[in-house]
Amino acid sequence: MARYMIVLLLIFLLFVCGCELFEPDEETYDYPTITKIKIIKIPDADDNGNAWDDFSSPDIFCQVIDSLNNIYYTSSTKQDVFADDFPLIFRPDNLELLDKEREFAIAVYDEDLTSDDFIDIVGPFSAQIIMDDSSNVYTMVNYTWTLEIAVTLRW
Ligand SMILES: [Ca+2]
Repeated sequence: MARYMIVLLLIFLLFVCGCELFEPDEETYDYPTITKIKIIKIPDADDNGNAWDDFSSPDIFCQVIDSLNNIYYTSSTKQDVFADDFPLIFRPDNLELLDKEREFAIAVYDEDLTSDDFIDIVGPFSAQIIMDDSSNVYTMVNYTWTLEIAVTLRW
């Protein structure tokens, strides 16, 4: 039985390590696809100078939206984020941008128990803007340079 468990454990470890080695950014896609969102920095405090959370560090998630506020992606939440935790990396699963001209933006929030705090937004960007660029990474900042996000697109 112990040997059986060890074999199962080895298979599990191989699977986990294999997933780590697998680099999804190297795939090609039928449509421009956001494969990675990297939040490089957020403002230290809200517009009133208050911390995002009273009793802990902010719990951060992001959304990809368009100009009509349609939501295309909501990330998981990174709990209790400290300065050392940046950059935060989110890997959307198959976030294809079927309309290359449509303008998107990325909004960042601090998740709260009652209503989430809106932190800030960057954009607009379109898949075409990134595809016209020489690289597949597009870095955006808000107007006060306190929010910085890099979007990786594959196609
Ligand atoms: Ca808060």
